[in-house]
Amino acid sequence: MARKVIITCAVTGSVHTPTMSDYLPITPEQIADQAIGAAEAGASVLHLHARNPADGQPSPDPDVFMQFLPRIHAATDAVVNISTGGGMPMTVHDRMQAALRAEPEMASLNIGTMNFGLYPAAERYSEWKYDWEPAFLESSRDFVFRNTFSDIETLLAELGEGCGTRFEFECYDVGHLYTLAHFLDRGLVKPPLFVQFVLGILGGIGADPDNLAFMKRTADKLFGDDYRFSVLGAGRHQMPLASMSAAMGGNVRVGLEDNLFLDKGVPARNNAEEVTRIRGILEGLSLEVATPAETRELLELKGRDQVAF
Ligand code: KMH
Ligand code: ZN
Repeated sequence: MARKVIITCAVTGSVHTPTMSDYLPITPEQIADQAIGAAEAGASVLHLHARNPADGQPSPDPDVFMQFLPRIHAATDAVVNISTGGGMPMTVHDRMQAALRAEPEMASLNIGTMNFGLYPAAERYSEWKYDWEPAFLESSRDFVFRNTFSDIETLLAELGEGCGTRFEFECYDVGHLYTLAHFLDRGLVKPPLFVQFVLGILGGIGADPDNLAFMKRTADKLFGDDYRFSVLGAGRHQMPLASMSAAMGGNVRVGLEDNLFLDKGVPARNNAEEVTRIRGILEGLSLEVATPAETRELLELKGRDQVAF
């Protein structure tokens, strides 16, 4: 196959809160609508979290996921990727439940325990849509984003072996690549690995081109031809680092989970706008966007009829 670029769209996440954007999808209907719109705009992978429909708090509840997964499945051919990263203050057990119920083609798998600082964002707002938001952001000051070796082993066994799900390996620092290589050496993860380089989270590697080059160089050394990479740049770094990834031979991740703004001071009104923006950049670079079928072939996924929703 000629080179094709996989666009992942991360639709809502658990980092942003409702006050930060009127366009952040909250309810199952909003998540489904925006996911379908993103797929129509060219995203072949939809990375999904759920939120409490009443107030927008991140939710691990499989019943809430099941309110939007069948609709997305019926309306698009895109690959559904369910987060196992969840959000504060979920336990690792809670974080796995939706993926175990839905048995998706893909799930995220976070490759290291780390700090994950959201609290600086709280200073930017004086009025909040919901009371939980400032306390939630502030709690990240003392929250440990837990992804121990044992947690990773459990996810690989129960979701990978048990359900045939393959993974978006979220690597927030160079050390995480060595942890992933350890699991490759043990035969617990199978090529082709799909590695998401995450740059710009407070607690992980900073969002700059040198660091992305270092991540890629290290991954090349550790994984050779056994991997494909994608890049997630947090906030305003999203489009520049995604563009750099594409120019370096990688794939891209966009979406309101990672960045709420299309331009400085201009909120993205939906996820499709960000997909359309990166698609235009890719086409400007004479790169072709992967279809869902091509993505399934590239990542060796089990197929859209093998899921439980
Ligand atoms: N929120 C991103 C920085 C996950 O869902 O597993 C990383 C993420 C984690 O998407
Ligand atoms: Zn996520």
